[in-house]
Amino acid sequence: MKLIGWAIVLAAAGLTPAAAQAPQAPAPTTAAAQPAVDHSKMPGMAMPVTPPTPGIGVPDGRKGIQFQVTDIGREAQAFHDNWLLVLCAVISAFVLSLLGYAMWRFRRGAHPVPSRNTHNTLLEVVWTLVPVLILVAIAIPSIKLLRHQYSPPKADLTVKVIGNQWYWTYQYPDNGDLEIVSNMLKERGDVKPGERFRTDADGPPLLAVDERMVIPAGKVVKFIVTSNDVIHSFGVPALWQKMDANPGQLNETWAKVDRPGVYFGQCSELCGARHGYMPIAIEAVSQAKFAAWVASKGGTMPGARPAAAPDSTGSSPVSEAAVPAAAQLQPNAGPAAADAAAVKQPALNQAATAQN
Ligand SMILES: [Cu+2]
Repeated sequence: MKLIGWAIVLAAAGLTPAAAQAPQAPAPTTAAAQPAVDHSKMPGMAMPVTPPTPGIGVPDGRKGIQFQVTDIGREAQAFHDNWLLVLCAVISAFVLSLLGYAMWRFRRGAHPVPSRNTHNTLLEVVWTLVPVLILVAIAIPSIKLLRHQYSPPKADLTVKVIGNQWYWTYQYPDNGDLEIVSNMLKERGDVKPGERFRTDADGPPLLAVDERMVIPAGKVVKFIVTSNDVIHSFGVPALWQKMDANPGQLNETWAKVDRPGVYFGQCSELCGARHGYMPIAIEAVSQAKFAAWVASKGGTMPGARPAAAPDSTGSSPVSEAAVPAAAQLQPNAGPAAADAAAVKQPALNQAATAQN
């Protein structure tokens, strides 16, 4: 009982181990902190890098849930902040005051002969019913949130997310089976001359990657999550996403990001020695920019080819954007480096598996 009392006191004071955790990563520094780097001159770079917005999509030391960029995320955040936290605080304060009252009221000095009561029917009914009602009050919005989360609308785009020891592969089956390999960017001092290194535009240390997953903002994106080796977990806090990547199993999740931006996450399942070095970076862009990015990587937009034919009439904004973008960006030879990486990485991966 004493132990429970202390646990409640600590919880009320916000001193539980979970609450006392240090911030995950330092606040992102401004772009001025490092000398400007021309990304277009770096190997494998076809497009300029969009820097993350401070405080959005990146951990910045603040407590609480990251700024949410999906409807589901905002619903979950409101449930957590406006309901669960309030309920926890009220229950903690109530139990703490009850404890204080009992310690004062029934102290030996004021109450030398202890009470011999063992039953009180009314009290027993109340302390059984009240917790049941509290659980029901939590379960109703919780199940509603789960229903929203697991009722995906029709997907506009599918991305297959594959965890590998220790990097991510993203496949775009709707875009000509485009595949990109995403590795963490090393710091300037850790790379050989001529190799690409992390800059502030790429994102914070340990989160910035060489190839971001690019998705269109405002569209429903279905993520099919799996793994090539061990269990990983695809976790992106700003998108309210965390889905296990299990070998031999396809898990499905989805997100509709409503604002363009860069959102970082990490593998959230202990997956081996370099588990801490396989970050996730998702860049949500306009539909036109997405089409341009797909073209720059050698992929195709659904319907882009018919639109390019001279006799076609009606075409969607997607295909209109994709065709000129393809014409502009393909000579950059950006995809070549990405393709080389895509070929090389699985071989490295096999070597790593063999060693283990
Ligand atoms: Cu992992």
